[in-house]
Amino acid sequence: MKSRGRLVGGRWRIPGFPFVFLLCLFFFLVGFFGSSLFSHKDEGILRQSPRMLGESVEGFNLLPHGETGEDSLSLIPYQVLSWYPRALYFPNFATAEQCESIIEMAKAQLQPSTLALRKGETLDSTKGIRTSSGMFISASEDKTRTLYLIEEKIAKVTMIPRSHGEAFNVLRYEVDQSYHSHYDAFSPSEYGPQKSQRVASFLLYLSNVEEGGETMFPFEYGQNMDGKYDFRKCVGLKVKPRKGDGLLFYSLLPNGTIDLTSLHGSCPVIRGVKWVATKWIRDQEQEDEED
Ligand SMILES: O=C(O)CCC(=O)C(=O)O
Repeated sequence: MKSRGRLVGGRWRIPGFPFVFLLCLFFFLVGFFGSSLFSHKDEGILRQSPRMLGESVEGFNLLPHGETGEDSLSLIPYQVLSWYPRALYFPNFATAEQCESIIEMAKAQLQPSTLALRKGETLDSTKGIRTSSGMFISASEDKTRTLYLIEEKIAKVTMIPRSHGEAFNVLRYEVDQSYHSHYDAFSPSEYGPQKSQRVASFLLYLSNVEEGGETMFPFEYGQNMDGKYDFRKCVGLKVKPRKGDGLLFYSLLPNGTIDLTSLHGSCPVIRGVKWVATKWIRDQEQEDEED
């Protein structure tokens, strides 16, 4: 019978316990580190894949495109967060560098945020509804072209041309600062006749927030719509701000009326600072946004 072992002096010798132990240990270590190496590699790929935003994708047979079309496929991952309101989440929509560059442009020009007043409202009666600081900046004012690139991408995912966007409203919320729930669309019965209407809003989160600061949709899927909702309350669908991520939601239904479930606000920041750039998109072209 053949035995497995070392040949010593012309005879096979069964290896001793230390040898077998070391051999087992060797294979264990190779297996352990090898597998963790591969699993990290996979995670890396998964984590990196959203970074491919907007890059072209190989391996598809593309169609001839029209004058304004593109000769590549775009990969812009998104998650449907809700149909009521229509809300989409875009992970890693912008890079960390783009976010930092927008904050840099905005921070020296921040002013207390303001509100569009309804009939009968005054600065005094609306005090406390929106406590962030903010500023407006359009892509044409940004020499780095960061805002232009972001706008292009927003236009692509909404299929609403850049020219329909208002200037970016860059906001900073510090601890305890918030924005009570409100609609972005202006109901003519409350605000008077409107030349154009806000169709959708795109929020680009420029910072992570340690705690709080979520964008909330208290009426999501019809919840809290019994008339008793307190507009300060942070309830319903909550979207946690994460640096570089985007949130798109529609304020109007496909029939052009205001989607009542699009009521939204910003929960108070509990720890950290929230930076966000809001782009309101209208049903009419905006004169000052052409370049
Ligand atoms: O800061 C947020 O999360 C919401 C901002 C907002 O509601 C707005 O700018 O209209």
